[in-house]
Amino acid sequence: MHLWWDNDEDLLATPFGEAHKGCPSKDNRVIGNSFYRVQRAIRLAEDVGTLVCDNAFVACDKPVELVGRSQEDAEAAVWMDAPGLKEVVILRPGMDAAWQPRDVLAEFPKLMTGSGTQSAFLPKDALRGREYIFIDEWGPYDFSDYCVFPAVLRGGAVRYFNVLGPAGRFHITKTTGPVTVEPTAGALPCKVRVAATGEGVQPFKIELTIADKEHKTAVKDLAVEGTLLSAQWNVSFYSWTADKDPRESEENWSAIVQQQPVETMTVQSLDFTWAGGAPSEKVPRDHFATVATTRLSLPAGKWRVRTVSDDGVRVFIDAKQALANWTWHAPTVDEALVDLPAGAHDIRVEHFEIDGYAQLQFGIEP
Ligand SMILES: [Ca+2]
Ligand SMILES: [Ca+2]
Repeated sequence: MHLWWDNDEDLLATPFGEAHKGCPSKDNRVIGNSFYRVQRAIRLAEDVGTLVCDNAFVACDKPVELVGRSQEDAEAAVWMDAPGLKEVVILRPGMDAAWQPRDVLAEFPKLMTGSGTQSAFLPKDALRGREYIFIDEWGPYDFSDYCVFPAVLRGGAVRYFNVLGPAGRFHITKTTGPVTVEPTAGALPCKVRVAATGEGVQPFKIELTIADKEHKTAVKDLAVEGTLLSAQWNVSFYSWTADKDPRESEENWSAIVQQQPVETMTVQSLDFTWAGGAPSEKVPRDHFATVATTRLSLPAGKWRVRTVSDDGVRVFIDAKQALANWTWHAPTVDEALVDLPAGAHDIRVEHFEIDGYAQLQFGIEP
């Protein structure tokens, strides 16, 4: 059991950090546990005010380890080997040595039993695994109704949707737009692939019907729509060091992207979820930069540009900035509306990754 706090300046600077006044780890209670064959059973690091009592330690090298302020804090506390209790006890200052842990345990609410009628466990034959967890606007989807998930697809050259329901089969009744759909029929649940057949922005609509397993009659008509984007993207990756932070100046950014790229690739869609990894073996997983360019022919009109980024992103259309979120952030959706004349447009997406998770996706739709 490890309770700790380290002085994480980035966390302290967030609204959460400010609201929790330094986010201390304090005043915890470690009571009534059994530790069996663990090297270090309880470790408190920069954690203060914690009460440790009535725990059993069997074959543990170090029942309680104290680090930093936790050490000073425990010295101010009262330690006792309580014969009536099972092991080491740290009492808080001011507490009576005759105090019994049961007094504290009595403060905890009793577990509710007998309320509710639904088992918390999935039935034996239930679908299991992350691929069957779908969260919609109502919460976790429970497979009691028929639906498509997601019902709107955006962005890349290839996208997927799921046909879901308690049981039954589906088949595609109509496809509008330059896309291929596979499979076009199948048993539920089913994952369906939608791929653009040409270059550019491809609006589409797919209609399908679901037949109930027993009655073989149509029980629901559903539709999936959206816009795929297939283009030839030239992508270059650069590596950078902390003294060239792109947030600090345009000169820093120019210096980064004027270097020789450490990696280049061409892709059909900007659809990168690197997570904690790197774009390739030649690119570091942190402190890298991405520049992706393409030329897209579009009809005249208002277009919605959409990015998902971690960290900084900006988009230029015909050398004019259309969207920017040039900051350190967790995966974030940014959108901008742009008015474009008909014709071919040069699109340039710039991105930098500082540390941790990394992601970059781009879409444009009417
Ligand atoms: Ca990273
Ligand atoms: Ca990051």
